[in-house]
Amino acid sequence: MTIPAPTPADKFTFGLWTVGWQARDTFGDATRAPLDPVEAVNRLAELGAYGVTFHDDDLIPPGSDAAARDAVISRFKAALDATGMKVPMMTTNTFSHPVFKDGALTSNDRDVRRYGIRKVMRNLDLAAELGAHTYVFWGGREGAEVDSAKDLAASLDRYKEGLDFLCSYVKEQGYGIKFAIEPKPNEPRGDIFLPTIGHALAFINELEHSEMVGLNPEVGHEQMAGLNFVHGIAQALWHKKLFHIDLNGQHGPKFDQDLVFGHGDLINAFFLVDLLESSNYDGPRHFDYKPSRTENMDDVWVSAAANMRTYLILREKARAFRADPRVQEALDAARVPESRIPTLAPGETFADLVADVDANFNVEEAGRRGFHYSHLDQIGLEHLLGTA
Ligand code: GLT
Ligand code: MN
Ligand code: MN
Repeated sequence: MTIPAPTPADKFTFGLWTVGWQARDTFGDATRAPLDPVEAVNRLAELGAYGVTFHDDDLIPPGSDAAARDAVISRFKAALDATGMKVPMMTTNTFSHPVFKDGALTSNDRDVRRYGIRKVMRNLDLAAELGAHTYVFWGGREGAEVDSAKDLAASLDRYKEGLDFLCSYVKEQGYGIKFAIEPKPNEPRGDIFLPTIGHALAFINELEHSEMVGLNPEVGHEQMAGLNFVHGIAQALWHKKLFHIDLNGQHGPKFDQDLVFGHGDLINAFFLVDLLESSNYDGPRHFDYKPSRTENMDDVWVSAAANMRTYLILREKARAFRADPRVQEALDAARVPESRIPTLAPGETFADLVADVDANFNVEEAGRRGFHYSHLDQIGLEHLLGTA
């Protein structure tokens, strides 16, 4: 099987905070030197990426005056122009500074909430200037450790108020930007608000401009909660709310590992690529991973390339899986096509259904029918292993 090299047409993107992570963790100091964002753009472009994404503070050192800010932005734009790299998504750092220790949009401290909104507004202006069309909200600090510390309904009111206000700002400015909420169950807070895809989808329904708010689900975040990421993405697609996606790897419910894509639950990654590639999602395939703390800078680029190559391998394998006649037979045997037939016939009444079931359905016989899923599962596995 030949695996093509990544090209910008594949729409692979990386956060500046991913390859630029200095590997400082709760227990240890940085193991890598700071990475110049321009170097990140150049190296990722050479590797075949489509673009980069970033938080305000990833590019502009906090505390920069207007002149310093402008200089950083022009130098960065020059690198984008020279390489053709895009910035399809941007986001705000509302989690590093001590001021955000109790959250930004939901902090109990009203002054902090107002500052949080101000910080997002400023970076939205830059996002519009750089042509980003998606703006992510990862509310890592929006949460609590102590249940009595929050009026939880008020916190959700404040979350909604902040997002409603920011949506209005985008509309009033005429920016063609949509928001994408990124759920996460915990870390850094003990419990984070909007912990899963499902919670976030329900919350979005309550927003004033719900049409411009969708999701940016991350593989590892759902898996930290023990959930099936493929099912989560399928439901986000069903609601037409998959606005962006964070790809990475995770080994089950434990701390947020942010491994290279596929370097965790590989079978789920395989069926994720299968789903994405057969869906109408045409947005970036965004890698939000952290190169391990053990890696030197040279190996950061090895890991960046690994994300893209793994995706492309899985894409080829998913195509081969779907094209295999044995898979089609196994899907038929498993009655997957039958799941697409509406349960009721057109115009069927309650009485029609009762009459038909009572006259024709043999419950004992139906109870004996098997679904042959083991065979289907094994063919998928053998495609993945290269032994199909
Ligand atoms: C942070 C987090 C990620 C989010 C980023 C966007 S920041 O690194 O762990 O999952 O996507 O704010
Ligand atoms: Mn993560
Ligand atoms: Mn993420």
